[in-house]
Amino acid sequence: MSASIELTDLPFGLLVDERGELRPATSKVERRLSQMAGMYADAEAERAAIADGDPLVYEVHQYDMPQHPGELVVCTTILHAGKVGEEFFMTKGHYHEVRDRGEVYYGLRGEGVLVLARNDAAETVPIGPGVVAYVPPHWAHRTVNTGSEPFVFLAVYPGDAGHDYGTIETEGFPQSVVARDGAVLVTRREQA
Ligand code: S6P
Ligand code: ZN
Repeated sequence: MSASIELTDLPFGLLVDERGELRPATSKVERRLSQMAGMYADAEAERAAIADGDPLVYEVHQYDMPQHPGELVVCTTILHAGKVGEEFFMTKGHYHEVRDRGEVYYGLRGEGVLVLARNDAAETVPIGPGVVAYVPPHWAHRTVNTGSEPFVFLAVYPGDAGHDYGTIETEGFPQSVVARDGAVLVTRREQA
Protein backbone atom coordinates (compact mmCIF):
# COMPACT_ATOMS: atom_id res chain seq x y z
CA MET A 1 0.00 0.00 0.00
CA SER A 2 1.40 3.37 -1.01
CA ALA A 3 2.22 5.67 1.90
CA SER A 4 1.11 8.64 -0.16
CA ILE A 5 -2.53 7.50 -0.38
CA GLU A 6 -4.88 10.22 0.79
CA LEU A 7 -7.07 8.94 3.60
CA THR A 8 -10.37 10.38 4.68
CA ASP A 9 -9.56 11.81 8.07
CA LEU A 10 -12.66 13.89 8.73
CA PRO A 11 -16.04 12.47 9.80
CA PHE A 12 -19.11 13.13 7.69
CA GLY A 13 -22.74 12.12 7.28
CA LEU A 14 -24.62 10.84 4.24
CA LEU A 15 -28.35 10.89 3.68
CA VAL A 16 -29.99 7.64 2.59
CA ASP A 17 -33.66 6.89 2.00
CA GLU A 18 -35.74 3.79 1.32
CA ARG A 19 -35.66 4.45 -2.45
CA GLY A 20 -31.89 3.99 -2.29
CA GLU A 21 -31.02 7.64 -2.93
CA LEU A 22 -27.62 8.37 -1.35
CA ARG A 23 -26.78 12.06 -0.94
CA PRO A 24 -24.17 12.90 -1.87
CA ALA A 25 -23.15 9.99 -4.13
CA THR A 26 -19.89 10.13 -6.10
CA SER A 27 -20.68 7.37 -8.60
CA LYS A 28 -23.73 5.57 -10.00
CA VAL A 29 -23.83 2.34 -11.97
CA GLU A 30 -26.79 1.03 -14.00
CA ARG A 31 -26.95 -2.63 -15.04
CA ARG A 32 -29.25 -3.66 -17.85
CA LEU A 33 -30.00 -7.27 -18.63
CA SER A 34 -27.70 -7.22 -21.70
CA GLN A 35 -24.77 -6.38 -19.39
CA MET A 36 -25.23 -9.65 -17.54
CA ALA A 37 -26.09 -11.86 -20.51
CA GLY A 38 -25.58 -15.57 -19.89
CA MET A 39 -26.23 -15.40 -16.16
CA TYR A 40 -29.87 -16.53 -16.20
CA ALA A 41 -30.66 -20.20 -16.69
CA ASP A 42 -33.38 -19.62 -19.32
CA ALA A 43 -31.29 -18.35 -22.26
CA GLU A 44 -34.32 -18.02 -24.55
CA ALA A 45 -36.24 -15.86 -22.03
CA GLU A 46 -33.10 -13.78 -21.51
CA ARG A 47 -32.71 -13.15 -25.26
CA ALA A 48 -36.39 -12.24 -25.61
CA ALA A 49 -36.27 -9.76 -22.70
CA ILE A 50 -33.13 -8.08 -24.10
CA ALA A 51 -34.77 -7.78 -27.52
CA ASP A 52 -37.94 -6.45 -25.89
CA GLY A 53 -36.43 -3.29 -24.31
CA ASP A 54 -33.44 -4.60 -22.36
CA PRO A 55 -34.78 -3.90 -18.83
CA LEU A 56 -32.86 -2.03 -16.15
CA VAL A 57 -32.16 -4.74 -13.55
CA TYR A 58 -30.34 -2.74 -10.86
CA GLU A 59 -28.56 0.46 -9.89
CA VAL A 60 -25.75 1.11 -7.43
CA HIS A 61 -25.24 4.55 -5.85
CA GLN A 62 -21.92 4.88 -4.09
CA TYR A 63 -19.80 7.23 -2.02
CA ASP A 64 -16.30 6.30 -3.17
CA MET A 65 -13.35 6.03 -0.81
CA PRO A 66 -9.59 5.62 -1.12
CA GLN A 67 -8.66 1.97 -1.82
CA HIS A 68 -7.31 1.39 1.66
CA PRO A 69 -8.30 -1.40 4.09
CA GLY A 70 -9.04 1.06 6.86
CA GLU A 71 -11.59 2.98 4.82
CA LEU A 72 -15.24 1.89 4.43
CA VAL A 73 -17.21 2.35 1.22
CA VAL A 74 -20.94 3.07 1.58
CA CYS A 75 -23.35 2.34 -1.26
CA THR A 76 -26.97 1.46 -1.98
CA THR A 77 -28.35 -1.08 -4.43
CA ILE A 78 -31.77 -0.68 -6.01
CA LEU A 79 -32.66 -4.07 -7.46
CA HIS A 80 -35.80 -3.81 -9.55
CA ALA A 81 -38.62 -6.36 -9.55
CA GLY A 82 -38.87 -8.76 -12.45
CA LYS A 83 -38.08 -12.24 -13.73
CA VAL A 84 -36.21 -13.87 -16.58
CA GLY A 85 -38.18 -17.05 -17.20
CA GLU A 86 -38.91 -18.27 -13.69
CA GLU A 87 -35.74 -16.73 -12.20
CA PHE A 88 -36.01 -13.49 -10.21
CA PHE A 89 -33.95 -10.41 -11.15
CA MET A 90 -30.55 -10.56 -9.45
CA THR A 91 -27.19 -8.80 -9.30
CA LYS A 92 -24.18 -10.18 -11.20
CA GLY A 93 -22.53 -11.27 -7.97
CA HIS A 94 -18.84 -11.25 -7.14
CA TYR A 95 -16.04 -12.29 -4.88
CA HIS A 96 -14.05 -9.48 -3.38
CA GLU A 97 -10.78 -9.21 -5.26
CA VAL A 98 -9.05 -9.27 -1.88
CA ARG A 99 -10.76 -12.46 -0.71
CA ASP A 100 -10.55 -11.88 3.02
CA ARG A 101 -12.66 -8.73 2.98
CA GLY A 102 -16.18 -9.00 4.45
CA GLU A 103 -19.23 -6.79 4.01
CA VAL A 104 -22.46 -5.76 5.77
CA TYR A 105 -25.85 -5.30 4.06
CA TYR A 106 -28.79 -3.46 5.65
CA GLY A 107 -32.28 -3.90 4.16
CA LEU A 108 -34.18 -0.66 3.44
CA ARG A 109 -37.15 -1.68 1.28
CA GLY A 110 -38.75 -4.70 -0.35
CA GLU A 111 -37.95 -8.39 -0.09
CA GLY A 112 -34.87 -10.21 -1.23
CA VAL A 113 -32.39 -13.00 -0.65
CA LEU A 114 -28.64 -12.82 -0.27
CA VAL A 115 -27.09 -15.84 -2.01
CA LEU A 116 -23.58 -16.85 -0.96
CA ALA A 117 -21.11 -19.45 -2.19
CA ARG A 118 -17.70 -20.67 -1.09
CA ASN A 119 -16.06 -23.73 -2.63
CA ASP A 120 -18.90 -26.30 -2.62
CA ALA A 121 -20.86 -24.58 0.14
CA ALA A 122 -23.96 -22.48 -0.58
CA GLU A 123 -26.05 -20.35 1.80
CA THR A 124 -28.99 -17.97 1.57
CA VAL A 125 -30.04 -15.16 3.94
CA PRO A 126 -33.45 -13.47 3.51
CA ILE A 127 -33.29 -9.67 3.72
CA GLY A 128 -36.13 -7.23 4.34
CA PRO A 129 -36.33 -3.76 5.88
CA GLY A 130 -34.31 -3.60 9.12
CA VAL A 131 -32.32 -6.80 8.53
CA VAL A 132 -28.54 -6.64 8.83
CA ALA A 133 -26.90 -9.43 6.83
CA TYR A 134 -23.25 -10.33 7.13
CA VAL A 135 -21.09 -11.45 4.20
CA PRO A 136 -18.06 -13.14 5.74
CA PRO A 137 -14.63 -12.92 4.07
CA HIS A 138 -14.08 -15.41 1.18
CA TRP A 139 -17.77 -15.83 0.21
CA ALA A 140 -19.06 -14.89 -3.24
CA HIS A 141 -22.32 -12.95 -2.92
CA ARG A 142 -25.26 -11.81 -5.02
CA THR A 143 -28.75 -10.53 -4.18
CA VAL A 144 -32.10 -11.52 -5.65
CA ASN A 145 -35.35 -9.52 -5.58
CA THR A 146 -38.08 -12.00 -4.61
CA GLY A 147 -40.84 -9.38 -4.30
CA SER A 148 -42.95 -7.17 -6.53
CA GLU A 149 -41.43 -3.79 -5.59
CA PRO A 150 -37.80 -2.59 -5.71
CA PHE A 151 -35.52 -4.39 -3.26
CA VAL A 152 -33.24 -1.75 -1.73
CA PHE A 153 -30.31 -2.22 0.64
CA LEU A 154 -27.29 -0.38 1.96
CA ALA A 155 -23.83 -2.00 1.84
CA VAL A 156 -20.62 -1.17 3.68
CA TYR A 157 -17.29 -2.77 2.71
CA PRO A 158 -13.55 -2.09 3.02
CA GLY A 159 -12.03 0.41 0.61
CA ASP A 160 -9.48 -2.01 -0.81
CA ALA A 161 -11.88 -5.00 -1.27
CA GLY A 162 -12.27 -4.70 -5.07
CA HIS A 163 -14.62 -6.85 -7.15
CA ASP A 164 -13.86 -10.08 -8.98
CA TYR A 165 -16.73 -10.65 -11.44
CA GLY A 166 -14.79 -12.94 -13.77
CA THR A 167 -14.83 -15.99 -11.49
CA ILE A 168 -18.64 -15.82 -11.20
CA GLU A 169 -19.04 -15.24 -14.95
CA THR A 170 -17.09 -18.46 -15.50
CA GLU A 171 -18.34 -20.65 -12.66
CA GLY A 172 -21.77 -19.22 -11.74
CA PHE A 173 -23.44 -19.73 -8.36
CA PRO A 174 -24.55 -23.22 -7.27
CA GLN A 175 -28.03 -21.94 -6.41
CA SER A 176 -30.68 -19.89 -8.17
CA VAL A 177 -33.86 -18.35 -6.78
CA VAL A 178 -37.05 -18.95 -8.78
CA ALA A 179 -40.81 -18.53 -8.61
CA ARG A 180 -42.53 -21.91 -8.88
CA ASP A 181 -46.21 -22.62 -8.21
CA GLY A 182 -46.55 -19.20 -6.59
CA ALA A 183 -43.75 -19.85 -4.09
CA VAL A 184 -40.16 -18.62 -3.83
CA LEU A 185 -37.82 -21.55 -4.24
CA VAL A 186 -34.04 -21.85 -3.89
CA THR A 187 -32.93 -24.51 -6.35
CA ARG A 188 -29.75 -26.12 -7.55
CA ARG A 189 -28.87 -23.94 -10.55
CA GLU A 190 -29.40 -25.42 -14.01
CA GLN A 191 -26.56 -24.27 -16.25
CA ALA A 192 -27.65 -22.19 -19.24
C1 S6P B 1 -20.20 -4.30 -3.16
C2 S6P B 1 -21.54 -4.83 -2.71
C3 S6P B 1 -22.75 -4.30 -3.49
C4 S6P B 1 -22.81 -4.77 -4.96
C5 S6P B 1 -24.14 -4.39 -5.62
C6 S6P B 1 -24.24 -4.84 -7.08
O1 S6P B 1 -19.15 -5.02 -2.60
O2 S6P B 1 -21.55 -6.22 -2.62
O3 S6P B 1 -22.77 -2.91 -3.43
O4 S6P B 1 -21.75 -4.21 -5.70
O5 S6P B 1 -25.19 -4.98 -4.90
O6 S6P B 1 -23.87 -6.17 -7.24
P1 S6P B 1 -22.67 -6.58 -8.20
O7 S6P B 1 -22.49 -8.03 -8.00
O8 S6P B 1 -23.04 -6.20 -9.59
O9 S6P B 1 -21.47 -5.78 -7.74
ZN1 ZN C 1 -19.38 -7.18 -2.21
